[in-house]
Amino acid sequence: MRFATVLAPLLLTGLAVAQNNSTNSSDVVTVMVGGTIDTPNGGIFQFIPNNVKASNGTVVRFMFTGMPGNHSITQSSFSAPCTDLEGGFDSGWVSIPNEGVQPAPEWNLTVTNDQRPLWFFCKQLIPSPHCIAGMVGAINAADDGDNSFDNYKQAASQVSPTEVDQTQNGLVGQGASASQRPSPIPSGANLFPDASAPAGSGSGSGSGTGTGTGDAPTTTSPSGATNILATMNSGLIALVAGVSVMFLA
Ligand SMILES: *[C@@H]1O[C@H](CO)[C@@H](O)[C@H](O)[C@H]1NC(C)=O
Ligand SMILES: *[C@@H]1O[C@H](CO)[C@@H](O)[C@H](O)[C@H]1NC(C)=O
Ligand SMILES: *[C@@H]1O[C@H](CO)[C@@H](O)[C@H](O)[C@H]1NC(C)=O
Ligand SMILES: *[C@@H]1O[C@H](CO)[C@@H](O)[C@H](O)[C@H]1NC(C)=O
Ligand SMILES: *[C@@H]1O[C@H](CO)[C@@H](O)[C@H](O)[C@H]1NC(C)=O
Ligand SMILES: *[C@@H]1O[C@H](CO)[C@@H](O)[C@H](O)[C@H]1NC(C)=O
Ligand SMILES: [Cu+2]
Repeated sequence: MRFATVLAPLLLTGLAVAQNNSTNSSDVVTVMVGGTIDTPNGGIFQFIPNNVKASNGTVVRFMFTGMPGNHSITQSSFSAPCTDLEGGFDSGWVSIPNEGVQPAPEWNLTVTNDQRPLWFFCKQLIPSPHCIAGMVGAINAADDGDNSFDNYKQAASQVSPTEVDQTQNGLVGQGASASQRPSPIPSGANLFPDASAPAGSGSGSGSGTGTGTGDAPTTTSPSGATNILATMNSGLIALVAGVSVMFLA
């Protein structure tokens, strides 16, 4: 069972390095980008963990382990949770096929100002806006008060689908920056815009047109997150079986 052999090492690696709150810049905080259909608390559409702390100089290591997946890490603001923050960081999209890839692509974001909260979302609209579905995260959010992570996530769930932003921002954000685009991109995975696009060109149509009908895509592409709904319909049994094998192994 292919799911079992691919998934088990990824999950075990993620758990082994779990370090969600760091006050020591030698630590690495690992965030998994996307889940699988049967991951608790949001399935495919989530960052795990989604609320972390990281001091100046700490690397937040985003790993694109969700499968299928086609996700981004895009900085926003508390008040506009699904809209790119001007001058904010942006990984761009990385697509992962149903069966995953190894090694997982990753994106290292280094915190440069731990005195402000950093809010981010996934800007993918297919099959429905991930941000609204709960694919949001925070670094150094206050534990309570109005600007808590829970309030941010709640606000994201209220955003109109036409407002989820598609602008492509750069590697250097406000309060955190990356030095390169996600890598490696093994065969089967894809980076959008592709690696030849200049980082931080700031282009992008912003014309999101999600239908929200939930119809399975009719594309001829055999893989990738365009098939998330098809996977939900036809691949659920395979996924559940794969995970069962993993836990029995
Ligand atoms: C930070 O972590 C490094 C590596 O684990 C360790 O050597 C160092 O003592 C730690 N610094 C502090 C202030 O705890
Ligand atoms: C870190 O986050 C993961 C995923 O949310 C969670 O399972 C784990 O318990 C967290 N670790 C700590 C030490 O809180
Ligand atoms: C991300 O940072 C970790 C920890 O420093 C490092 O092991 C890894 O190679 C880095 N990944 C990339 C793609 O730079
Ligand atoms: C982290 O860096 C920012 C920007 O330079 C600075 O304002 C802040 O005081 C630093 N944080 C700590 C705990 O020194
Ligand atoms: C880590 O930080 C999160 C977000 O602030 C908080 O909810 C959680 O309790 C912290 N976990 C630990 C082990 O300190
Ligand atoms: C991933 O998403 C990007 C941006 O929406 C899109 O251009 C691309 O076609 C998608 N790729 C796959 C394999 O779904
Ligand atoms: Cu996403």
